[in-house]
Amino acid sequence: MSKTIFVSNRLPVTAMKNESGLDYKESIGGLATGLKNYHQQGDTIWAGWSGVAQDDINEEEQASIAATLKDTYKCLDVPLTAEDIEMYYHGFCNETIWPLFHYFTSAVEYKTETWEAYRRVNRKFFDAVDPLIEEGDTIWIHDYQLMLLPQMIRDKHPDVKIGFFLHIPFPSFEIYRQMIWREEILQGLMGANLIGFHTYDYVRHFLSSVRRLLGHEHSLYKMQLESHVVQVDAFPMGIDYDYFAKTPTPAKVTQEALDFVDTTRDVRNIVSVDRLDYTKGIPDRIKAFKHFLAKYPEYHEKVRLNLIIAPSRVGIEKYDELKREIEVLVSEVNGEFGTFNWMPVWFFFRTVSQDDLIVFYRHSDVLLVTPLRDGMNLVAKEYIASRNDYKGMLVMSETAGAASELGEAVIVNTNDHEAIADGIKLALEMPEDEKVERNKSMHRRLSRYNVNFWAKEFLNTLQGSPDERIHTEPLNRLTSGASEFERSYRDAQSRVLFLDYDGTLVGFKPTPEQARPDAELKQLLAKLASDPKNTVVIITGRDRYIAEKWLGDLNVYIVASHGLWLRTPGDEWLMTINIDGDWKDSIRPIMETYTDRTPGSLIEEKDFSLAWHYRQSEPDIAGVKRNELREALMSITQSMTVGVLDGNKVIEVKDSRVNKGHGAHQVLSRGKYDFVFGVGDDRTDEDMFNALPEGSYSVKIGKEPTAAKFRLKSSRDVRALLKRFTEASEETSAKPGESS
Ligand code: GDG
Repeated sequence: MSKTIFVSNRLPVTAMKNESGLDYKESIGGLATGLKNYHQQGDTIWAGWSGVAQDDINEEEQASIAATLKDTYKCLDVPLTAEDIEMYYHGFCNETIWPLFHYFTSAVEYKTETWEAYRRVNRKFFDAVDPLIEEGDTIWIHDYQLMLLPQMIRDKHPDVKIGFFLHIPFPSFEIYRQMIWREEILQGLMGANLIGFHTYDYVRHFLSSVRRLLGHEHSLYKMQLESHVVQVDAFPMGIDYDYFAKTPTPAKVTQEALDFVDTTRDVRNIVSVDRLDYTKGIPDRIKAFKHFLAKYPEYHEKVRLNLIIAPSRVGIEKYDELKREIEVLVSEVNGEFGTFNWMPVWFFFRTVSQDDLIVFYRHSDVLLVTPLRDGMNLVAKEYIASRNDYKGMLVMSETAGAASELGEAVIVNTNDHEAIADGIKLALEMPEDEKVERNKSMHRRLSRYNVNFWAKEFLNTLQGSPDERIHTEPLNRLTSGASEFERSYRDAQSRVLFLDYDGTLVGFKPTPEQARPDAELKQLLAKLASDPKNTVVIITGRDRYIAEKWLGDLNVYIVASHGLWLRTPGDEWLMTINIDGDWKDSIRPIMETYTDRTPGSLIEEKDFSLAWHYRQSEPDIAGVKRNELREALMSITQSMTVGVLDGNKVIEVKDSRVNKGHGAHQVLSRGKYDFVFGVGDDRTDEDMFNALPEGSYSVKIGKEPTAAKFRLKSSRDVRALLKRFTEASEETSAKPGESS
């Protein structure tokens, strides 16, 4: 039976070693809550680090942790050493990815050692998860610590469904491009079938980086890769709404929370709850509150800001400094504005219980969350839900992911202290009926898009994504050695093999020149052509000069310029059709105008065609210009014998009588063949497939619609197939008469 495997850096339970032995504590909130229902009920397992470094425990304890996590919590322990944690988590994750993805570019550190550790630890996660994976499984990987894992899994298990969710922002391309290992990270993520983000902004940023750095275009947020389809979408994470909205005042609250209620009866209460982090904008928030007090003295002794800050990444210099900065700012405000009866800012540096948190939320008039950047910010949602009397108001910065969902809140620019001060006043003074109305619509959204909805929607999308794998059976059948395909090859007395070049015999390269044949390919073609029963034909859109330079020394036919030129082995080129190129004079000036206006684009002139290439141009500009040029060309060519073709980053105007079907026909008409084979990857090869006689074997590379009968995935598969042909040739010539 198929199962679901969740993978995250930390598990929903933390193991601890203390004097009395090993102890376990379940996490609450966020991801742990969101996936709880699935994890408890379904056939699932959750893989992650237990929280105890391997170095701090002996083997027996390690085994005990692994067993308890497995048996009691359905978790798989991924053992990590203290060095792993230092280099991978504190290092690459928190010194490189975290600041970069939150736009703190000057805080980013690039260290090859931590990057290596990141790769190594992602591999450790793979090694731990790998033995669990079975056909039909679904794997859901979480967050920035494991961005290389999707592709590692894809390489070994091409058919499992892999989902990835990023909990932090994905930055704009201008920021992301600064990452040294930017392609590797994107490639790691692209192993997934579904990549989720909190907001559409992050989706756009991600797609833009993928397009610019890896060259993959999307259509309706889907990208077709050689091996699978990658879908990208926004899944805004919700909270456990019922818990926050419906729990009556909890019974287990601490004296501290009761004191909070007691001491704030006579003041308007503003609360803020954060993990200690420089992305949360805490210093600016205190400065803005100071400005509020200076600007609106009528609020002196009538308002109080409660900063609840949960310790995080303790012992790390940057975080310790931040704490000191906060302490200084708090005392400055209190020193300047405080009185014997009133202390404007109360600072709590500790973790509070969830029950206490609800009390703080419910007894606060305003929640002030002003992160400089935040993937989502669940605190904002928890506050709204907790104030089930609809009488609180949220002041939030626009750079929190939650701002795109909670438009009814007071939204401010976190750098603008004036705006925050005015936002606080607006929230404090907002008429009650307006607050109720705004809160009600936020409640409606939060109750529906709760954390269960989020998890369900992601998993349904992942599991429901159609099986878009490529049908590879023809290759498997052939290589198994017993197919009708292979028998036909062996039995044939005279074979013709039409082989497209780019994308078929060689994979796509950044520039056309880089696609020159490698030694392996040349040997393969030479061997194939050495069987006297074989006529090998390279059929290409390339011009005859380059085709001859690269392949002219082989004993093969070459059909160049999509069929215009034909060269029999060692012979002169023959033009297969008389064409006149007068039409080019009216097309060329139009293309030149667009080349001038589109940096990076260029015109290629072939014997029978003019092509406008825009692969090197900025994609957004090129997209617009391509549409304009196409329109112009379509209208001018209506009455000519030329057609306008849309290729891969190219628009080509060509004499419509010249095509690969015409080229294939030139060869077919010269001989009698009892085995006809054609393979190609793009639209121009369709003319060839259509021209092959009944009973031929036509093979399309890729998944687009085709007239071919069979498919293969990639040029690598084509080479494997041709190699199999050469082996079959050898076997049949060695043992005449034997056919299978
Ligand atoms: C990452 C992204 C994204 C905080 N202090 C206490 C406490 N909390 C709880 C809150 C809330 C959670 O911690 C904090 O969640 P956030 O969303 O605000 O932020 P991150 O932890 O940075 O999480 C973030 C999130 O992932 C989810 O995808 O929203 O943008 O950075 O649930 O209630 N809980 C208790 N005591 C505290 O003192 N019990």
